[in-house]
Amino acid sequence: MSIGQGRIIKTYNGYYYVDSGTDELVTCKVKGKLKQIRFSLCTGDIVEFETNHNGESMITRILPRRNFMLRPTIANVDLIIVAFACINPDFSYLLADKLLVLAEQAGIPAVICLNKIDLAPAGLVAEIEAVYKRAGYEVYAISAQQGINVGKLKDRLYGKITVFAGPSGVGKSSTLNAIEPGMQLVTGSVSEKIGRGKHTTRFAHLLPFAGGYLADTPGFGNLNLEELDDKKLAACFREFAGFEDGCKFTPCTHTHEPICGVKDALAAGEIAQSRYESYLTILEEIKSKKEKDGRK
Ligand SMILES: Nc1nc2c(ncn2[C@@H]2O[C@H](COP(=O)(O)OP(=O)(O)OP(=O)(O)O)[C@@H](O)[C@H]2O)c(=O)[nH]1
Ligand SMILES: [Mg+2]
Ligand SMILES: [Zn+2]
Repeated sequence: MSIGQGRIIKTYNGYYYVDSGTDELVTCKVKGKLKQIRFSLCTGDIVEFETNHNGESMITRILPRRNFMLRPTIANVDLIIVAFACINPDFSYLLADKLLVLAEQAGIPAVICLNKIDLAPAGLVAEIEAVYKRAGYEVYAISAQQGINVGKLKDRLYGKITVFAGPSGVGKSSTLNAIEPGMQLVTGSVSEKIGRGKHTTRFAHLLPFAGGYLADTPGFGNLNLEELDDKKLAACFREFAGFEDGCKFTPCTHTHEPICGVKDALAAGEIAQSRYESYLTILEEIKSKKEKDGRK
């Protein structure tokens, strides 16, 4: 029997494919006594495994995670690319902000990638870019199809484990193919009728890239942040922090309080309207979930 260690780069049908630094992936199953934690095992996890004399490998231990995201489900990453299209499917400020909140909460650095700039009407890219740059995020406006600015994004990813996350049809797989043509990931069209992607990518998987990995993940429709702690939400809007000195109450929810630095910054145009609106919407979603649960 031999013992090894590696990273789960994809999981499928109860099998875990582990990169242990050799040429071939190790196909593992989960050992009986670990079954109860099987459901928590995910792509990105670092595990120990045993290989018996028949060449069958069993995962015996999961190493502590550095970080973890539930949507998309992945562990131990260095960077998250919040991937959206400017159009087709339309950019959603709320969905982008929800994904940024999840990244902030998981403590994973996030940058924004705005794809399909070849289709964008004049002014749209600059408008979205301005909102997120002001909030303190890097923005890469690219066209995966035409190769515009793909090199700039690629430069940012060397040696890192980066996850591409965003709605279906925004061009996550296309962007990975543009970064590294050898990847040959399957891409799908966007429905003309409903303007949504077709959920082409079905599983999260890590693809080796320049000493690290790039993770392609399935697109999502909506993100549910109801389980989030409402008291921690404001901290996930990173630009709010700089204005909280002006709040009379601590903690301040930045909603009904009469003297509030965040609301002042909003009025002065220092915080984007769309960001503040996303904050209120998410806060409301958390509250109505709490009320519903209270009534049960
Ligand atoms: N015009 C234009 N179309 C693009 C661009 N990038 C991708 N597309 C198209 O957008 C569609 C969806 O691309 P995918 O790469 O499959 O999108 P995805 O984000 O991986 O989608 P899921 O796997 O469903 O989550 C395809 O028809 C691509 O050809 C771009 O830069 N410009
Ligand atoms: Mg895809
Ligand atoms: Zn306030």
